[in-house]
Amino acid sequence: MAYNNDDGIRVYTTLSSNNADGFLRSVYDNPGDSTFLRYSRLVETYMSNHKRKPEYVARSPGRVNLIGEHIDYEGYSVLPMAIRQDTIVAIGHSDDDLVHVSNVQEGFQESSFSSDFTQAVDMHNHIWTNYVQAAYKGVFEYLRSHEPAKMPKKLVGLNLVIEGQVPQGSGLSSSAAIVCASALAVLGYYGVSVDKGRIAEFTARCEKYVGTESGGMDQAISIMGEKGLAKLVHFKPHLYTEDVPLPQGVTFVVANSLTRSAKAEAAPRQYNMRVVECRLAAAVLGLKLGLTQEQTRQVMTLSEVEPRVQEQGKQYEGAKGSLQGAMAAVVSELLSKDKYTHDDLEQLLGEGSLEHMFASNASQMRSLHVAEEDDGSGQPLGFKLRQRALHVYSEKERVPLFKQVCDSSASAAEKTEQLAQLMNDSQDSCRDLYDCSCEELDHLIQLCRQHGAEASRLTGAGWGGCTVSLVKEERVESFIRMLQQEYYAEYDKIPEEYFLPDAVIGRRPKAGWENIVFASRPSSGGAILKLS
Ligand code: NG1
Ligand code: MG
Repeated sequence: MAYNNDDGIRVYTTLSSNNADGFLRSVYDNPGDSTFLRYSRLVETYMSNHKRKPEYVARSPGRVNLIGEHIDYEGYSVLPMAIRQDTIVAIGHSDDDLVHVSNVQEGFQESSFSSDFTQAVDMHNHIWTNYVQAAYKGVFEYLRSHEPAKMPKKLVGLNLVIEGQVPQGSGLSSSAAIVCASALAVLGYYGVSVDKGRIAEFTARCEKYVGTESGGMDQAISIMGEKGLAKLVHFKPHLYTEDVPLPQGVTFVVANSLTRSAKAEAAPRQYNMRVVECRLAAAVLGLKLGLTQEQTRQVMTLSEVEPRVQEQGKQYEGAKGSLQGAMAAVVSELLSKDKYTHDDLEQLLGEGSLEHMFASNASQMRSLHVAEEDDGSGQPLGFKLRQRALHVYSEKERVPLFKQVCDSSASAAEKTEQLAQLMNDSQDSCRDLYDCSCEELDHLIQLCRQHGAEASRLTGAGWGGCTVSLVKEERVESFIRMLQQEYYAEYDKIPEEYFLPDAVIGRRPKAGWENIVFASRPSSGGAILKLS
């Protein structure tokens, strides 16, 4: 062992293929020949590109979020699990002072960036290696400001060769997998051990260098995931997780809608826009609940004004039954259901306030301006504040309830029913209040619910990507077969390029079914392997 720190990431030393075997076994459920082959191919590609062996290999998985959608960036806890699909990265030194990044798979152009980590990532040029550069930058920005004693004396040029199996643009967090695996590779190379929670925190900040205003869920679970357990991830006061044992007899089935959600490109209208809308909703709520205009400019998230909303809600508690109902009543009273325009908000929050609030954040500033564009009917796109706040405040309640159900002594059947209700409610809220579903997802979810799933919802950012369904174990096989026939063979919106003809079910995906619709067990998080 190079080092083995319980809180940090374990580094395995392998002197023979036996040790590599141990590593693969500790990480993968069934490391068959194809797992070995995959690692060998990575090392071979590295050797053929760089004429020497890599020094370390790091891996980090994608994830499926079970509940708690679009609330991590508002400061609320979420409940994901790591999946088996991951990204693996081989690393070693290069002969110049650049960081060279290439990919085993076709269609990923190789590229280089300076080993000077203070260089900015060019976020207007969306190339895949930006994620690697963001991770690289993140490692050293973190060390410099938080653990300067661990900062390497000198940064050298590096070679990285990457292979990823997390389907892209599908809400399974291929981006977190590549960012986390790259960060681990760099940490491994420099022999720096950092607490897992801190790695999860700084890798979450990395995606901001690429231009997405992400919360910290994906990186947290990619780093901290554990075989057999979902995790309740908390972000306050600092990042930590609690284990969530899933009920017996049910499985989560992931199904890709095969609609790409082009996250980075669409972010100004979709993801980042929601981050902006939530902040504006928080500001307006704060204003109406006693903050000065000046103070509202400092408010970042809905969680910050929650105490005021709750206080105000006390008057409704009797009438509305629950705290959650009372909060919803306050939000509906204080925020209009109609869109707010830029001008509406400046009237409320003060002239120039919007530009001022988002001045330090170029990505959010873009969304601010997108809101002034035409929505297609001659009106500005605007901001929906009531709907976004209603989603966030209701979704954040479902997360601890989900864990409570899993921890309870109820029967498996009761647990399943209660979890199903929470998941379906989450979907309805994502679709109706947060506007982050889409036609294809709605159709797929309807099919899943009709054909044997106890519940089905989108997972990840939405606007395409995957669904996650709660399915009784004995039904999993027929459920998957049903989707192959009903959705993938019939659904005419899916581009032909995904499929080959199949005599039995009509169409068969080019890439194989196993990454398009699969039953998933919670898998282990990031790890580093030292090569001898
Ligand atoms: P996906 O769709 O997996 O990229 C995104 C965010 C999460 C979270 C979810 C919505 C990134 C890297 N991740 O996930 O932090 O906000 O959307 O719950 O942007
Ligand atoms: Mg992502």
